[in-house]
Amino acid sequence: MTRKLLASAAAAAMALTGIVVAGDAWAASTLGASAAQTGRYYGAAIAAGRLGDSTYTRILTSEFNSVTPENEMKWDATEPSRGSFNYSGGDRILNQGIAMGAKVRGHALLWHQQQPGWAQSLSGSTLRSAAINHVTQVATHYKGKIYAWDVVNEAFADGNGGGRRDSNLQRTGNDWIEAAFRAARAADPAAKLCYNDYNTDGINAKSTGIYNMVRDFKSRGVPIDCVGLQSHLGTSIDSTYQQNIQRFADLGVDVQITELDVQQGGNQANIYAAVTRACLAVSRCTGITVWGIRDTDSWRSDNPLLFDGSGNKKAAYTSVLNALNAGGTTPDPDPDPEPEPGAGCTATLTPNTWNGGFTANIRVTAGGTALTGWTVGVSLPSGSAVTNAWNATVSGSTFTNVGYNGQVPAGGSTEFGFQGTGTPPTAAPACQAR
Ligand code: G2I
Repeated sequence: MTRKLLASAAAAAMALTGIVVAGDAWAASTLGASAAQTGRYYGAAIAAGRLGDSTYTRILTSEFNSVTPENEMKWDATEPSRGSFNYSGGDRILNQGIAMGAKVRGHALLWHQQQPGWAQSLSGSTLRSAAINHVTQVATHYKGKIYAWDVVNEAFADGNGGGRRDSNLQRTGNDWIEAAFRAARAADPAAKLCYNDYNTDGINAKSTGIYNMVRDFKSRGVPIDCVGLQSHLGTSIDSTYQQNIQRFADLGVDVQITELDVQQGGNQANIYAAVTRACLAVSRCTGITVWGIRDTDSWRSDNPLLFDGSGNKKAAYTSVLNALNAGGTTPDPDPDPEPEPGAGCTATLTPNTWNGGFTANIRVTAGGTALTGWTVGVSLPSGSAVTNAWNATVSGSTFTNVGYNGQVPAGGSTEFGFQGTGTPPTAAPACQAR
């Protein structure tokens, strides 16, 4: 039974006995605990330099169950000179997160801003290899400790019909983003790998450009697990906000609200509540991060956060807490289970028998990972034999893909067939990814 049902059953019972209860007796009283009721996190971007401020740290440790370094894991901070890495600030954030039992989001491996001077002056293949080395080194340093990495940040342009932003990284070739994601996966297979951007909070040309990239990555087996919607908002929220989250989720990636802040003086409390409800409505929206704790900690000057400069809870705080306590869909903790080793595909056989012989059609279906090749073994009844095959090469009773049908997207399928003498196999064929 859900918490809400329990609560209303209890409220009904108390009403019968004349006891009046205000609100939901089971409501959690902090942002992190109320988000956790639906399996989500509620996080904050934090700065290592503020951890000595007791008001800041009190709010951080009591309210949040995820942290993101506001600047400490960026390229300029972690690799100030080429090949020489400095993890002091990043490690302080990581250790703070670990001490709190919080998730740690890594931000950000590659971005056109906050590059060290030495990288800004590189181009072409030299920059490409320096960038990929950066991804590999930093993701390796934090291997196993990061819940989700913003692998690439803000690579799409504003007002360019959904195209890429020009940058030194983009000029190394359009495939720089997938190269970064592959390097990050190789370095830290446990971290969720996100693409993160702003002005992508509703359905628009920019978010559609990203949507198309994610769809392409999924179809070609480029590793990507999540999309970050920064959500730096003004005085309104796009009417397609939830729909936009849902369309990314429908591609098979998680969505995270990664840098939320909302201008004060407009409709701040309502907009915060609307963002919360939209995330809760989509099961693959796994958490929300606000970009700072108190208004005075923000990069913005329009008081966009949940706590005022003295650390008091604002109306926006209460509206978020209430929205979280109202409940929502529950994320599947393992929406993309890795296939068992060697079991990256399955195969089914449909026989067509005639007197003295048969043909068999075999459908090969990829598991959660795209195939780059496959083999299918069948076990033939004694006295039967394969005479020829199509859309596959055959050796004995083992079939291998040909050039044009080895690539099968995750969840996709392809077919081949063969002809034989005797009677067709009765056991299910065995499929192996190559
Ligand atoms: O610009 C807001 C955010 C947009 N999305 C990506 C985020 O990474 C970005 O965060 C901001 C930080 O909140 C700022 O704190 O990124 C800025 C850098 O582009 C950060 O500002 C920098 C200042 O530019 C530096 O001068 C300063 O040394 O913060 C540094 C550390 O305080």
